[in-house]
Amino acid sequence: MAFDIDMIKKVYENMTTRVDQAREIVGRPLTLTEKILYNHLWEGKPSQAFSRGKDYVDFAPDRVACQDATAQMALLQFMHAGKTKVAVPTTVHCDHLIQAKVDAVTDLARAKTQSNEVFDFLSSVSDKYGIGFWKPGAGIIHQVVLENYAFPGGLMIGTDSHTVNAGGLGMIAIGVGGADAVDVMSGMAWELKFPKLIGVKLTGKLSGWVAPKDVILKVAGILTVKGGTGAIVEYFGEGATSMSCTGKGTICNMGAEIGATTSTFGYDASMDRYLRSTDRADIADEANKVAKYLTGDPEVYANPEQYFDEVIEINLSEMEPYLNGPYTPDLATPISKMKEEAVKNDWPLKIQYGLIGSCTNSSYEDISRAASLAKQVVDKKLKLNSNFTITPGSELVRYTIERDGFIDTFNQVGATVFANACGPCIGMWDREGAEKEERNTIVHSFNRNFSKRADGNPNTLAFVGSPELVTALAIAGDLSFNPLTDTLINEDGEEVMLDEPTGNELPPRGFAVEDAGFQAPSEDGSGVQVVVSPTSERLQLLAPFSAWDGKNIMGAKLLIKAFGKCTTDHISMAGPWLRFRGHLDAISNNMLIGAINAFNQKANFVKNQLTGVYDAVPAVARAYKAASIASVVVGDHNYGEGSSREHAAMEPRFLGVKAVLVKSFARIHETNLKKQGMLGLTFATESDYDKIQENDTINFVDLIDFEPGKPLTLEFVHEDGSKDNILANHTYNEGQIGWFVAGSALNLIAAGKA
Ligand code: MIC
Ligand code: SF4
Repeated sequence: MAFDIDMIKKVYENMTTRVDQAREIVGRPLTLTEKILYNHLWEGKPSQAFSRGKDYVDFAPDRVACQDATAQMALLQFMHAGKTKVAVPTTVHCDHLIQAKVDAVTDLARAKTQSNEVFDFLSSVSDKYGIGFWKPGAGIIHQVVLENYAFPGGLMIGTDSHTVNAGGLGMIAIGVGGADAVDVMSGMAWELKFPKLIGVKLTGKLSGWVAPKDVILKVAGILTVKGGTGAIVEYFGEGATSMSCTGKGTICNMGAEIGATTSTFGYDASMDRYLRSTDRADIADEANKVAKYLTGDPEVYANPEQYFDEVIEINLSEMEPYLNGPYTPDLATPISKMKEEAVKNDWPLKIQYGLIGSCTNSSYEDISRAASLAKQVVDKKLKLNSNFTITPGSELVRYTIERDGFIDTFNQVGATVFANACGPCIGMWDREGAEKEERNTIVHSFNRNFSKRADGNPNTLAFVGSPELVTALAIAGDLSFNPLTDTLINEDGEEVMLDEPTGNELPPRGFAVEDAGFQAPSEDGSGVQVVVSPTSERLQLLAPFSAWDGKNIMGAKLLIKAFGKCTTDHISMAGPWLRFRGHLDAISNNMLIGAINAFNQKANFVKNQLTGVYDAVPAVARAYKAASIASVVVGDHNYGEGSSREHAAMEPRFLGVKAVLVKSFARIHETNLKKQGMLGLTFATESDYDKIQENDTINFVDLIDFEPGKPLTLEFVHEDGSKDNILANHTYNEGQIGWFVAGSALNLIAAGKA
């Protein structure tokens, strides 16, 4: 039986009339994305057609999910909102704070001791405010959501960029910063610019070595890390319906890596099967009644060019496996070309680690297919030539794969099974020897491969592939190995080939679990005490940011001109810093320490203009703050790519940065900046980036006239006294300017004015 089935029934009840109405208003057949969005308007019934990529629209999401690393800040903010209960079903998942080192049992026990203060805090806040709590060990947020909460046609938001994973079950699921989640949890509307639509038509059928992961790796190669910005990607066609529901989840998951707002698939038999096997036949029955509303209109899929802003067609039958990387998830190389590319680029061929699992790829299908390869190691007298690890996505999957013998198979070949948690995917991997910073290669089935992401070593080259390919490569231990064509030498000196992977979409004997790790909240949480110790190193109650003084900002200093890729991992690193996610002052000491200073190509080494001395970015920011001088950050394209972590916006806000001026932003980060009362601006003329000098002082000469649609003028005064007036665009609407004026969006909620 599903959670919140009444809410789901309500969504379907409204859907038929609202979608019919929307079709009439828009005046043409609708995509699935439009159906879901028009059925979730804050105003209820649709009354106008929205312009894609232009109109800001208020939506009413059905649910919210938060993970431990972002939930701390989200809930600390929610506690200021003055509510007694969350307004929509909400869950918290403990997954990011569990470090992978030894094995599941040891690591989980250690995490519970190390982070008990945070887990207790999250558990008690959840209990108090009516939030479902998934304990450490229960699994990774997106896998748990897919198994329990996602439903076709729903709209949800989550404080994690890979919330989009739920698109695999036909949802519109969107990653947001904590402040957005607080709006919805407080019963307010959630605002999003009506997205553009990218249609991906999948023809043919997957077979052999090719997996759903390869589809998104290929799409990432086509669209690049910013190609999906502002757009929702809708997949359709025979290739889509012939794929498993969890495979669709993988594709949607990595939609975050192309910057897409989210991705989704129309309801089909694979989703019906998945719902039933995860004990939600009630949802499947309801969904089947409104099935045609849960997918795009037939006219749309017959002539996609007329309905989508961009259409990509991929024939699955002609695909080959991909490996993407290093350092960026869009550097896509088909496996047949890997050898050539690796040699050309001098990538170390020896693979040190193969890591499978994570929120992206730990379905029963993934694990069973990977296990079919591991089994061949024994059967064909081979051995693993790399270290090999598995991080299951949930206790449901872990328990089931253990029952079905796969964990034994992995153990037999010497693999390590880590806890059901993020672990190595987010730098929570205590990898032996990483501190030596040796240049080395790893392959994994996760989604991101930015510098330092897995093990903190900037010289680890990480390549992303399907679990099947990662397993084959771990067996070979060689990046240039192509399992489709190459042989391996076994113990008897014979040449053998790996057979194609095989597996089951769903467990033939059904899923099973003893304790899934869920804790329901109290009916009446008013008596629950939430305690935050004033001396805590991990948690700190928030003080409101101060309101704008109504004056032009004058005499601000350039803090850093960041060069090249500047992801949220560069702005607010995860790994060892995850422990400070609930303590704004402490975590601010990681602000921009990974960003490369354009003037000296070094990380965390910027000039303090007051002393002329070079120092760490947070130290220089604190020096300006102490002298009551505002500061400005300048950046390149797709600034803030990656995570939803609002720390990347709150830290600069806390340390006195007033504006971030870049060539372009990643969507979630831009919103996070706005929510925290910062100025997120883009160069009207990109090449003006080159005019910015190390000793610049910045005057915002027309900030007092800040209004929607009107660029701001920033006067950059150089050291020699010369000046450049730089025009900065912005996307603030009236309400968002209100957040800037109030000091943050939360200040408005707290004042009851939102
Ligand atoms: C990630 O994959 O980068 C994370 C860690 O899950 C983040 C969330 C976070 O930083 O806490 C995300 O994707 O939003
Ligand atoms: Fe966790 Fe990695 Fe998934 Fe982010 S991408 S939720 S860190 S497993």
